[in-house]
Amino acid sequence: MAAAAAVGRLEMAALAWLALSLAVVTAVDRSNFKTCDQSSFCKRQRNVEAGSSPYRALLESLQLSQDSMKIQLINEANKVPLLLELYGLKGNMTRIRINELNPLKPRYEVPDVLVQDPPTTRLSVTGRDDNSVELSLGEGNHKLILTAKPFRMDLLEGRELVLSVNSRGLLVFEHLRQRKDSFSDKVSSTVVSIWDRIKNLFSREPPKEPASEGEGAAEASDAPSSAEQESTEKTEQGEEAPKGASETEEEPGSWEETFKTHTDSKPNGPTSVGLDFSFPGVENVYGIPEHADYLRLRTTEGGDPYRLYNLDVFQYELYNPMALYGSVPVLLAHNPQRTLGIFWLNAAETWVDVTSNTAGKTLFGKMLDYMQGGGETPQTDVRWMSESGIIDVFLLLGPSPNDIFQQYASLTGTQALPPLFALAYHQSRWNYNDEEDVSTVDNGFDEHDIPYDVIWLDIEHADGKRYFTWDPNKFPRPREMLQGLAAKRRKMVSIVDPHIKVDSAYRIHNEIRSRDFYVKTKDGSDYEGWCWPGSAGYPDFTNPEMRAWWSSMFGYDHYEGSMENLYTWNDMNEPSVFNGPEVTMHKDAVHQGGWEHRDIHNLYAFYVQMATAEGQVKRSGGLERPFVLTRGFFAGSQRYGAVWTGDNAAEWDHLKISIPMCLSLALVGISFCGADVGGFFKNPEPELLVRWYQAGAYQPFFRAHAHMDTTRREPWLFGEENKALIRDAVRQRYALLPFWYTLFYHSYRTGQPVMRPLWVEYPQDATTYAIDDQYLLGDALLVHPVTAQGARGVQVYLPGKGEVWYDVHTHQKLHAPQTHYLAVTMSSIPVYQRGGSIVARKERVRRSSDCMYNDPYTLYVALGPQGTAQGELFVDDGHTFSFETKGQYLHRRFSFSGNTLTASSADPKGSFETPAWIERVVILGAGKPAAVFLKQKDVAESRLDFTHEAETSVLTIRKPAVNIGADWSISLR
Ligand code: MIG
Repeated sequence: MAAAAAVGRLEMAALAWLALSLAVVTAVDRSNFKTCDQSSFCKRQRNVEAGSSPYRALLESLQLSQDSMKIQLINEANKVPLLLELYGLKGNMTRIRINELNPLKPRYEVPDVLVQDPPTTRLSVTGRDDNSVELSLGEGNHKLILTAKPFRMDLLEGRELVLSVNSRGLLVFEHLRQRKDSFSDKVSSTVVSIWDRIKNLFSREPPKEPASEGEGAAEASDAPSSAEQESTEKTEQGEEAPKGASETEEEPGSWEETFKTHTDSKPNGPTSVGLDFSFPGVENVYGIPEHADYLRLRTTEGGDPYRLYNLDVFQYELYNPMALYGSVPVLLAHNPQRTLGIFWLNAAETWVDVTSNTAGKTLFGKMLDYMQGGGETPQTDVRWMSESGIIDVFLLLGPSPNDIFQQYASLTGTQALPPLFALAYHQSRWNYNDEEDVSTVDNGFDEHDIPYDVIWLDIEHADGKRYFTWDPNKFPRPREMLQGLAAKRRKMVSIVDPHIKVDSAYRIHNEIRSRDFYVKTKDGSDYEGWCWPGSAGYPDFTNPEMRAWWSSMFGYDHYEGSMENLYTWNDMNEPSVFNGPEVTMHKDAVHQGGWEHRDIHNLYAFYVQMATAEGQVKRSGGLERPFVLTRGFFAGSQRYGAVWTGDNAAEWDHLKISIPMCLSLALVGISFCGADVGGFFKNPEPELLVRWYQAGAYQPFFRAHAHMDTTRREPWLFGEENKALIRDAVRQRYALLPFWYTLFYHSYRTGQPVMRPLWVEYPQDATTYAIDDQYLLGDALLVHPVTAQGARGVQVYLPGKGEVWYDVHTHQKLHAPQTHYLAVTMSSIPVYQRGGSIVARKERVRRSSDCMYNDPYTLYVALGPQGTAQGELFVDDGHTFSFETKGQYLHRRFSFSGNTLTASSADPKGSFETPAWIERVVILGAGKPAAVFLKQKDVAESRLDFTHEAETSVLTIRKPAVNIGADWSISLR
């Protein structure tokens, strides 16, 4: 009884939540989350139907400067003027910003996501008539035609129309306004109208907010006043139309919105923005993660739009457009000729409608018919709708998929290069209970001869869910535990969530409170929500001072018991608030600078991970690369670490969908992605667990994880046979670590994804466009994991006209393109190496990646149809920034042609000493040579041993024994 009483109120609540979570419910409770219809702005916007835009561009207001074009837009219905700014950006991009010319107060503009002010190109006006202006965008032969009435913009490459903006007339901009229907609002609206009169009397300059920080607001005042004047004069209503006369004003939900038991106070009223884009000739669109859906986006007609609103969705359902934990507002459009991208830089709740093939029916279709001489042309239209902020959109003009990746990376940065261990295998569950449990599991891997690098501690490790602390009974000696792991050259990750227990005996809480770093309620008190620790505050991660403080908490002196081999997991950072609307923070909560949570919502997780990663860097004096896993994310999160797909389930469909989910992320910059191996909820049958390990071994972030109430599932608990299968999958991963690491380096340098949909490498092959049960790693390996129960075979599509592929296990050579039926057994992991590629492996698999650090390499040279092949290898210390700051790395190139394999430097800026050497070269698709010779500079040519298998045409050259950093050549004679 005493024990029961000791279970506090808070724990009881947590238990209740847990009990709920374990109830018969097998899928998401959809009623917890809004449909478009229940999100008033989405409903309002969707009620605006395609047709003639009420907006007109005021051509006489056009201003052209060195690098931008500014023009006013006026909504003919309410006369509220907008300012449109257009920039041609270097690297074949165009940026369009639309804000109110004269907002009552600044509107939110997303900071910190762009890595720089994107460099601009010179714009020029190349044509003009009564109703349009033609601009040249400076690069890539692109022109933009702006039509004044109805307002639209058409982007052409040469004479070909590639993209239109507002062609369906769905530009919506709910201007800030005073509320009309309350006494105080009446007073303030009178003030506004008096102010308007004064303004008209004088210069018609828009009033400036004294505290205005927004760039847009500041620039708005530069806009010509004549256009605004014209707009008011031309109104039929005689008097200038009072702001707020728009039709949306009285609609329910505009000034207050209730969902379930929560009321959103909406002090600013309706503030949403929206715009449509049309892609003529495009049938394939991708991106806008995170959704549990196919890789290729589907049309949203008749259903809900894809939603982007970071949410902790309990037991999410598959194949629907509901929002999940993270959001990247980037969409790719692809056809055989080109790839285009749209980056909609807005962090508020966003919905995206995708409609397709209306050619010949819409105005746009007619125009297209006219321009291209008739005939049905496929077309995809997308429509973006966000609850607040401004319209700030980047049009990425490609034209190749790689151009898109580069363009997007130039805006938001590339994937951080992970420390090598982070690419190895991670063992997690909720929870490893205590130090003894940790050491038993750790030893288990050695006993069963399965490599692993990292063991994870979930929320139970902390003292009462007080992050940065350890449960004194279960983890009394964290440093000893960490040292034990370090001795085996392994690491640990502990969870640090952003909900902070409100507890005056908790130092972290006290410091945040005393520094006034918590998010506030609309009334100015500290916002409190219910989460794992009970009542919790949420640090305001949008505040740079708060982030700096948070970072300092990872210092070894602050995070007691931590060590160099302890890394971090940020969960629940959507943020998750158990008792909040849609299990997240109230939209009218207030952040630094007075911004509403509504404005910044999708950025919260981005900032949490940023501050955490910076903390790890800081604790090492700036030397060590961080590793932070996050559940929530936004555009740019690739700069701070890894993401995973949250609480999936031990079901075959969840295994299957891990591929498109990670591919969608990869397309929008986030390469370091994985799903809980085994499935989080429920207990996987052994077959599913094995198949999941096999698939996970070939996905970027490879971690097994499980819910607290699942039965234990360390790899050795399912019998010898399954253990051996899991061991084999994990060992395949470890052997390929040099390849993974090189791919990540490449991604870090270029922005190219690590895991790629087939169409990225075969953009003209329409067969690839919807494939999401197989994918490429770099351009060298094609992976088609078995994701079906009881599978006896898989149909593998091998792309590339005239190309060849080699089964990496049997070395069988296959000609492409073809759909190849591969019979599978439980040990099959279908993987193919592209003829023409060279892949480095380390085949002496050991306890952890660190133990293999100096091990020798085997090069797999897969000859292409021309008898040639190329490949690269990146090597550095595996954990510091020295590769960046001191040029301490090797970037090697291997190239095979004319029966000679040559090793040279791919980048003379790097140099690095390593004892690692090459122990074997395996050439796939080779004939039998009479002799094989090794040549190194200043060393006499020497003969090498080899074996040749005639049946498979595999030539194995033994012990070249050259250092991996050396230049050499091996010739077959
Ligand atoms: O509300 O920390 O997605 O991986 O084990 C659940 C406990 C909170 C959700 C994460 C999951 C983690 C769990 N967390």
